[in-house]
Amino acid sequence: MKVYHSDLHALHAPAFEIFDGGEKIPSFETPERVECILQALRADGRFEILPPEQWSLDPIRAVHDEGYLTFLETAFTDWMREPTDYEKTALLPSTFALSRRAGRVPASILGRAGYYMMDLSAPIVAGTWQAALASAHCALSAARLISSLRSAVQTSVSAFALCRPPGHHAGRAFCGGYCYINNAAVAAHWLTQFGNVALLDVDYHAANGTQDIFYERADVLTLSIHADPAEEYPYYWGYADETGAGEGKGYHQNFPLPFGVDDTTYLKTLERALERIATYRPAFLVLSAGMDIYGQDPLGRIRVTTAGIAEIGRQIAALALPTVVVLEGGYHNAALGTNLLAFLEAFHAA
Ligand code: OKP
Ligand code: ZN
Repeated sequence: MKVYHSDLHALHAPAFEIFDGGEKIPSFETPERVECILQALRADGRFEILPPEQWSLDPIRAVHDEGYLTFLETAFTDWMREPTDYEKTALLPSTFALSRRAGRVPASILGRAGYYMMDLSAPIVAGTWQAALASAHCALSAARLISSLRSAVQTSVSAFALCRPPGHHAGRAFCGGYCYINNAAVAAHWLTQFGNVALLDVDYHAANGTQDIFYERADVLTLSIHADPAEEYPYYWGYADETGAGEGKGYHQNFPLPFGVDDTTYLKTLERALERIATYRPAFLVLSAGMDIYGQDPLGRIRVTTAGIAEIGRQIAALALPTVVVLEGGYHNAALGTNLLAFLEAFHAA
């Protein structure tokens, strides 16, 4: 199986995040996550690790707002130019725009940060833009691979994008939750030139960014299985009655789960999501694969086992669709490689 990975991810390594209660803690989302995964993939021996291809900004502009992308690209430099009496390592605002976003973007860098950030868990550091671009390029390269192989061979194909930073919390014009560019959304939109796409998100957290980007579109069916947002981050998206709007009515589906669900309940829910995908009959599947559904994950509160993760992979692979697997979350570093290998197992032959 081909894996797209860029060393540039390491340029994004914020020293901290602001956690619940305002606590400043070391970020859960670290470069070591990728090192753990690479080690497991290399040890397995069945993975071919490739650098992403070069891409223009166009496929990223297709799903993100122009002003937002300019902000991401220039934010850190602008922040460094700001005279302060303390040392600056990362950009994070202390004010947020809420519903007052319509059109008026402040000139101030802190004002713009509050305009384009949804929370305190997406600090911008010197290498964030470069790392986020490389991450999106991994997803795009995997998408190109499956689209080209699809016409050449009869069986379905899949590729893995080892994306870091992750993407599914990033919306058309906002970052948040460790996410800056929505890698899975970029890949899914790029694939729509060849046919309809289903984007299934199995990360523990609701795919609010993906929901935002495709909410009014019918050519990308989006589905997300996650902890109930009434109790869990990202709180304001991911409810069962949010099913799309306009042209996209009926083309978004959320599957909120209570804390503590086990493999059996998770797999029953997955079955409903897979039935919806099967009726939609997409040409491609993009998978937002977060390993934080694992029972021991420090950020997760549902109880899926490694065997459960393997079964989730098998059920999804049974759709027999050309598939891009995109990495999202997963913070139990010691089990990350094992869980991901268990998940990808079913996609080798597919
Ligand atoms: C990113 B991904 C939790 C505080 C929120 C942000 C979590 C982002 C998760 N109590 N921290 O979906 O794995
Ligand atoms: Zn997550």
